[in-house]
Amino acid sequence: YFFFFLISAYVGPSTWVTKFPMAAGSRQSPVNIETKRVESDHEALSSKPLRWKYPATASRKLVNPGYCWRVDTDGEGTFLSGGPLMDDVYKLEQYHCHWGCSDSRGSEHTVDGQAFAGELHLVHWNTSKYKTFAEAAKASDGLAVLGVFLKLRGSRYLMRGSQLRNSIRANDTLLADTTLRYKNGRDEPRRAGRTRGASFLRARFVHIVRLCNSFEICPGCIKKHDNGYWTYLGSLTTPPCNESVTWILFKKYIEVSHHQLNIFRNLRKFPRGEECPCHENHGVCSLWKSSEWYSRSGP
Ligand code: SG4
Ligand code: ZN
Repeated sequence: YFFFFLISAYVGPSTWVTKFPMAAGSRQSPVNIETKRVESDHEALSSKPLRWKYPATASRKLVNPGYCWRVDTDGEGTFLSGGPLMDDVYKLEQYHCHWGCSDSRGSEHTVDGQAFAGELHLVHWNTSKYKTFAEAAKASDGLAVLGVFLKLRGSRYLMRGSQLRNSIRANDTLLADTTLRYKNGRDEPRRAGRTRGASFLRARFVHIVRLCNSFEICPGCIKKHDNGYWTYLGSLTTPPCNESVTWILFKKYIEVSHHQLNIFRNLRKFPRGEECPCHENHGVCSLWKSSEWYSRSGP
């Protein structure tokens, strides 16, 4: 494999195991990447480079399941292949994001013990071997998730609490547009208890797509810079925690601002009337530990 590494297993939220036996497995994600213990495989890198294609038209629907934003695709024209996936062709099923309450955490994977502000996940399934996403999700080589860290703009490597406020740039178009739309548009939820609905989400969709474009989800850029990636065999990071995921984590991150992260945090958590923002949704967050949460909507 390309960059192959051994990592110490991350111990997920403890209550998951009782409800989802797979969470007790031996290849659970996320993990902490110990860069000193990573093994590189340059031969594999040159013989089977990772390749991908994501036409913008494949993104069909923005969904708020109550704990993240997610874009469902029709998979048309998309593929991810090569690298640890060898010759199998994986199609993009959906992409979604994880973030935290504060800028100092939010990523699911960590690098040498340090968290990023967020993590974008592009979820693919193996169309060479399986007929449906559901079938692939049960197989050990069924899924491939490409992860891209979201790093707070202006922070050196990681973010350290309050000093970050100074690093917000004025030409943050994402913030400007959103604020405008929210304040002056019809999308603003004026009545107390009203949920931010589809139009609110649609407004955000533009920004999410822009965010993805800024890292070039129809890539090229990552290949050129050739920063490589880390890969390991792991699982879904949320219940049912299927151990079916080949993880590919780009070393190259996307920069985001404090305000962009706040937009994510302000997504509504519940479907009707309950004013509870989706503050954080990364692997270790209490959201997932609450059994009440499962009964509401499930992961
Ligand atoms: C997020 O909760 C997504 O919304 C889920 O997507 C996803 O589950 C889950 O994360 C786990 O995926 O890349 N973080 S992860 O390991 O992709 C699946 C849906 O629920 C099965 C559709
Ligand atoms: Zn995810």
